[in-house]
Amino acid sequence: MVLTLHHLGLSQSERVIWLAEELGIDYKYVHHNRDPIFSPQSIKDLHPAGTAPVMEDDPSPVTGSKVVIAESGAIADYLIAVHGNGRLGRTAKDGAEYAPYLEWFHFANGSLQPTLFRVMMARGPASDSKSPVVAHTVAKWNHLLDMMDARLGETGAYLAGKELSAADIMTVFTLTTMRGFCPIELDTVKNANILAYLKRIGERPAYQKAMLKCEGEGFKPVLGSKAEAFNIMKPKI
Ligand SMILES: N[C@@H](CCC(=O)N[C@@H](CS)C(=O)NCC(=O)O)C(=O)O
Repeated sequence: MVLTLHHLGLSQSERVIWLAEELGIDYKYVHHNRDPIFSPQSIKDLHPAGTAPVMEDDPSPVTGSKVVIAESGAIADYLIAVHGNGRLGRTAKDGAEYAPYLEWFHFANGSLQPTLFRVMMARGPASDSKSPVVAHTVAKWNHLLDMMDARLGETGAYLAGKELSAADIMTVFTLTTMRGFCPIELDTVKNANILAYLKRIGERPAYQKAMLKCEGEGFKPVLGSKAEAFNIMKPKI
């Protein structure tokens, strides 16, 4: 049985590698380099989406044949259900943590990541810094951070509750590696709970192992308040 997880360097596919490490499941890791910024042909050949992550499970215990999935949320749900015995997910049987788990799991790709992506676009060369749309986008990003900070203040630990869940694994990319594409600072006072959370995440052995596997020895995860643009985002002179 081969479960293969495809990672594109410096991308949200780090989520599924981190999840697999937290779950302690066996998998084959395949690394793809950006070409030069977007997906290489090797990712496009795997799935019509042409984006990372991609998971191949061959044969899947569900179908007995090969299953290929793109979309990190879908891969996370599949890995938890099929290879993780439900660990790091929450169901209605988990009581009070179920609703916040669902909400924060979907918040990651439904609100947080698209908003920071829009901030990145709004700051681009074609943008008009006086546009009300740009101001609204930045205000929205700050509002989402406030919401997260308040939630992390309530739990004192993770998004669903006291223990890590896949809601955190879905969310952390936008607060960390994505800031190498859109270098926004986290405020040490207003975002203090988020910064304490990122420190907690950075201390997890599975996160460290995943980031080492995904980005190699020289890479320092973006866990602090300041963020610098990755070299691939710097214009070549
Ligand atoms: N919603 C998708 C987004 C996937 C996505 O856009 N991945 C980026 C990496 S962060 C990618 O593959 N970009 C390369 C490209 O679009 O060519 C998911 O969560 O998997």
